[in-house]
Amino acid sequence: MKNISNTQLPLSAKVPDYDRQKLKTKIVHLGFGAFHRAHQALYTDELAKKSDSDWGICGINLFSGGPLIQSLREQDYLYTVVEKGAQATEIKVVGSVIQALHPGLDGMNTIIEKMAEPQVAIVSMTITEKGYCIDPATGTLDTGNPLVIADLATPEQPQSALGYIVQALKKRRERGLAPFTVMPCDNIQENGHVAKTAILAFARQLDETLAQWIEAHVTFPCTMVDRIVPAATPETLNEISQLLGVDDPCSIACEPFSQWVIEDNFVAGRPDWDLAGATFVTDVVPYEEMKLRMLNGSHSFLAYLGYLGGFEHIADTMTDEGYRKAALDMMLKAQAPSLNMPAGTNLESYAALLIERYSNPALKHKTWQIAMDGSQKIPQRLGGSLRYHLSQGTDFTWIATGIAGWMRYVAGVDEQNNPIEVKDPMADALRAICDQHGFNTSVVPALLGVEAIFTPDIGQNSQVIEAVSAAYQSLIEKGAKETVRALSAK
Ligand code: NAI
Ligand code: CS2
Repeated sequence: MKNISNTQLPLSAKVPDYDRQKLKTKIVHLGFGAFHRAHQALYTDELAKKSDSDWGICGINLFSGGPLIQSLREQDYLYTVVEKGAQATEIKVVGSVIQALHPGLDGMNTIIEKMAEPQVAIVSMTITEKGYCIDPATGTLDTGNPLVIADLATPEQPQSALGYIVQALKKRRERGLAPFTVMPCDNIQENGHVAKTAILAFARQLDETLAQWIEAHVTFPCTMVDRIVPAATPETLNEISQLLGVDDPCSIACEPFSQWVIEDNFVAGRPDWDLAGATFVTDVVPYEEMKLRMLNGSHSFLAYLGYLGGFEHIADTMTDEGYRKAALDMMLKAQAPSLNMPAGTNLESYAALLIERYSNPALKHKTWQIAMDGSQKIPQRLGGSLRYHLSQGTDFTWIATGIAGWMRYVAGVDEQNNPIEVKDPMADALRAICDQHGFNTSVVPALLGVEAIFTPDIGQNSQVIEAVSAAYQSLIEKGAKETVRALSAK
């Protein structure tokens, strides 16, 4: 069968020009989704091109994504990343992935044993916010999560990422092997600290001495990751196969921009990802907050209000003057003031660059995709800045409008009365609350009262209830487009 590993690709395609045999599986990555393929795997590939790095990756999908793993194996683990700018397109074939596993194909034990292999130095993750099994409002382990309950009952047959990591660390400890670094790369504030807290709480329920060993020996660096990588669609895959001249079901398109800031805290060595453009720092938190609040916060704002306003993609919202201005104001008036950045950081130019990135017409990033899992995302993206404005007595209308947009969206019916496919682990519970209230502002305190999402300092704050209710009322009376236009005139 013709595929990317045995076909002449266009001369413009950048292919791995290093000996892939030199790579060893020193990184196990959980969550071999769209993002990892276009970010960490690409940095690791660049590094192998530029140096004698022997860092190779075993990509694992614990849940969906079995066919992707199967296809990757059939093409010698090579796949394509297509960087699509507003004008130019660049094709890169990635060679840093050298193994791939899935519990449905290989069994759980193979994965645990892979993670327990002596040379594995880093277990990294992009498992989405919900993969951490935390209470989104507080960032602590959700002991009521069905995966956590199941994994604590049968720890030797884990399903959650936490369960796999703890089981693999247990084996390493029993075998006298050194631990690995756990490096989360999800959009969660202080992702390293959150992962550590969740993993230790999980381990403690199983074996206190194992938990103590993990606490003493494993490190959990925080990371700020950034690159817009929309989910692949049949259209994007087809477009890439036209460019390549061969089908690559594992290919992925993304924007040209990429950023990675990593806390330099690795227990068993690390690749020199800085040679490929990453930045190692001692404190990532300010960068994480900047990105989560200014990029992800405005993205969620555009996702809910954009979807309700009839915009399919983020780039479409940028063609509307009101949405463009409101998104910029959201960044600079609502989110930026809450940040405490190192000297020399220019948040105005950061915001301008975000608007430029959002406007890229080549990137088909669906508002529906970003709207997904709002219950897990809202606290990360809007909670911190909301607290800041409450403490300062300053205006937070943009944040209130974003929250109201989410509330209107999770009702599951759009402004034309068409159903919305709301994807969220809490979708049913949220829908039940919306159904009970109808399109009435009484739904606002009811949704703000969901403590898994809003801690009481926010959810029961009368100013928050008042501001979100006003925005919600406007959405019901005037619709999303008019509400955003009025907001942009502020
Ligand atoms: P994706 O949908 O392509 O992949 C999601 C991955 O998470 C899959 O490998 C899936 O098996 C795994 N997963 C889902 N639920 C899980 C669970 N409960 N436990 C363990 N694994 C689970 O999504 P994509 O685009 O790769 O994004 C993943 C995450 O990466 C995002 O949620 C975000 O935190 C982070 N990220 C994504 C960016 C993007 O533009 N796509 C950019 C920056 C960060
Ligand atoms: C988006 C992010 O899907 C979402 O929630 O806001 O995936 C966003 O594209 C990335 O964080 C960009 O780095």
